[in-house]
Amino acid sequence: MRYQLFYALGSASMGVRAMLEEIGADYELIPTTIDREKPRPAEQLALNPNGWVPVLKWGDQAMYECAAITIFLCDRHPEAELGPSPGESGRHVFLQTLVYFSSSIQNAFQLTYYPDRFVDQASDESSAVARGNRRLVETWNVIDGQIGSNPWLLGSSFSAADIYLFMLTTWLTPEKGHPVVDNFPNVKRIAEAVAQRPSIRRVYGESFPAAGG
Ligand SMILES: N[C@@H](CCC(=O)N[C@@H](CS)C(=O)NCC(=O)O)C(=O)O
Repeated sequence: MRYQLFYALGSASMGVRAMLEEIGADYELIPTTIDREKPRPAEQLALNPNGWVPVLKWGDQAMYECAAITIFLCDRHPEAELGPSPGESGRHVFLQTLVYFSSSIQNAFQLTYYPDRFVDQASDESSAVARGNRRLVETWNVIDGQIGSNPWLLGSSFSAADIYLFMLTTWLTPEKGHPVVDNFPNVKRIAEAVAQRPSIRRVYGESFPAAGG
C-alpha cells in the first residue's frame, strides 16, 4: 500500500521519509510548509489541526507525531529490522529513547525556535530561548551518556532511533545559540555513521556534510 507523507524540507518529516526509504516502501510526498506565515493544505490541517509535519497517510487512515509514526512503521514492517518488535530484547529502551527525543529534545528545540508558544509576554521570549539552549545541552548529554561506547543507540544494532538522532542533530544551529554536536562525541559518532546510509543520502542529499557540520 502506498504511503503519503506531508513533507517540508528541514522538518521532522525528513526522518520519516528516511524510514520509508529504509523500508523500501512505496510513498508519495505531499509538499507543505513549516513557514508560520504560509498556509497549510486544508487536508493537512484536517488530519493534524496543529499544522505540523510529519503527517503520514495510508489508505483512508492517517497519523501524526514523529515518535508514534516511527514505532508504527517499525511494527508494520518488521522485515526492515528498524527496531525491536514487542517482546524482543531492547524494546523498552527503543520506546524510551523515541519518547525522550520527542518530549525532551524536541521540546528544547521548540523553546528556541518558537519561544512565543511558551511565554505570555514578548519580553520573556529571550529567557525562554536561553533556557531552551541550556536544555539542549542537558538533554543531549543524557543521550550521549546513554550511548557510551556502543556503536548504535540501542547497543550493537542499528535502529530507527539512530535515524531520529541523526535528524535531530541536523537541527543543531550554533548561530542560534544551540550547542555544537562536537560537545556530544558519542552522538556525533552515530550521526556521522547514519549520514553514510544510502537512505539518508537520498533524503538529505549526497553533499550533506557530517551531521551538525
Ligand atoms: N511533536 C511533533 C512536533 C512536530 C513539529 O514540531 N514539526 C515542526 C517541523 S519539525 C513543524 O511542523 N513546525 C511548523 C509549526 O509549528 O507551525 C512531532 O514530533 O511530530
